Amino acid sequence: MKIKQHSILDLNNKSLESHQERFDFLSNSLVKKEVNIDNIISKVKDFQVAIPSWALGAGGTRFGRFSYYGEPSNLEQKIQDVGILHALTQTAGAISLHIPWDIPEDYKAIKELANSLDIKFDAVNSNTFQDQKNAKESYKYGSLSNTNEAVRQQAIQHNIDVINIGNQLGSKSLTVWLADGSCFPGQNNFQTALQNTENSLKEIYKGLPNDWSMLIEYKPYEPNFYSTVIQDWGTSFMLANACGEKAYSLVDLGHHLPNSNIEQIVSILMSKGKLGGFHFNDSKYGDDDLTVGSIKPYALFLIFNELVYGMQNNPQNPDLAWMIDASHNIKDPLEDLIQSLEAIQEAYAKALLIDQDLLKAAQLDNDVVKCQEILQDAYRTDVRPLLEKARLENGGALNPINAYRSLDIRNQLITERGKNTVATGL
Ligand SMILES: [Mn+2]
Repeated sequence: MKIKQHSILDLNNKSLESHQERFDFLSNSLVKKEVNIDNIISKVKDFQVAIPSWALGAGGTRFGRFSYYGEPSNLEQKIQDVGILHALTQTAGAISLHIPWDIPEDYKAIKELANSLDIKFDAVNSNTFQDQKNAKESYKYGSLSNTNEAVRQQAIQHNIDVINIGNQLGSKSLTVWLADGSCFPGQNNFQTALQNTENSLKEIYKGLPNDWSMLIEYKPYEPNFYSTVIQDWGTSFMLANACGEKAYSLVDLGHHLPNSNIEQIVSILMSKGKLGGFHFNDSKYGDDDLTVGSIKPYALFLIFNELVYGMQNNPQNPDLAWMIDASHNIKDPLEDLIQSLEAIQEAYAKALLIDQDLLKAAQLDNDVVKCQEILQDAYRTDVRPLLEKARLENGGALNPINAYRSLDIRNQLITERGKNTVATGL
């Protein structure tokens, strides 16, 4: 299943006039504020977010999973789905694989398929949070932190295998997220668990190719409910520093306790050159994995303000690996991802509207009211015509959700794949 370029163009032509009206209205007001519109459009066009292979099928909770019809059931189909997203939005130019769910059978064919859809292979993700078929050791009591050396060795080797698989596809980073922790007080010795984890990560780090990075993700709770070994950004930062210059922290929006000031975490990590990866989602209560921007769009904007500031002022920080890490329990996964991509671009474009010089001057004057006015003026601007323009110039759809529905893509996928397909890993 591949979208034909002319069908997108035909749809675009129907709404070109109204787009142009809205674009002219916005650009007139922005020009008066001396905003460099072309610069913003060009940055939005360049911003590419990886889609994780596991987000293309319906997710679920521990209570149940409700299948979505026509789900991709192998790696080729997952890449095709990302190709659909990218063709429509022009901002999903990468896929993030999860091993062992996505081990290619034919590397050459997989690379050719991705290449034909303009999709790159972003960070590869290891999995030591569940036992694999025929595995010798069990991760029931932890992986890299386990008290049993044989278990730690198995988990280390798995991560090195993941690096080797990613290397053959052109990935440049490994994301490590551990479920390690404890459910009950006294179950774990905190210091031993952390030390074991550090030692294990250092072993994996030794297996990193020179041009690779290791991204260490943190999460406060779940699946363990008393303690988690890598529970917060401080622990992740400490471990990244202990491993070396190719190791970085990864911030996942859902992996924070309620009301954490994520924008400040982003800012501090970038100032230290240690923010390597970023996972987008949204939440109301915890790690809810909801559509980006669906619950707290202003917080997302404030986070992007710090990301933009860091990208402009922290050359010590590397280019980030951006990824959506959400779960689609009741929506069509592709529609949900389109909404997330739009929300990400919107927050980014709004953050780019902030006049950083003006904000700095207001901060130096301690003009608190003006600081807020500057931020909120940018936030309240409807930047959607700019996003449309960026998509249009890249050959994407003016309105990706409308295009997805007009082209009847889900039904075509169901016809091709059948109704009751299940994505690997879900
Ligand atoms: Mn994540």
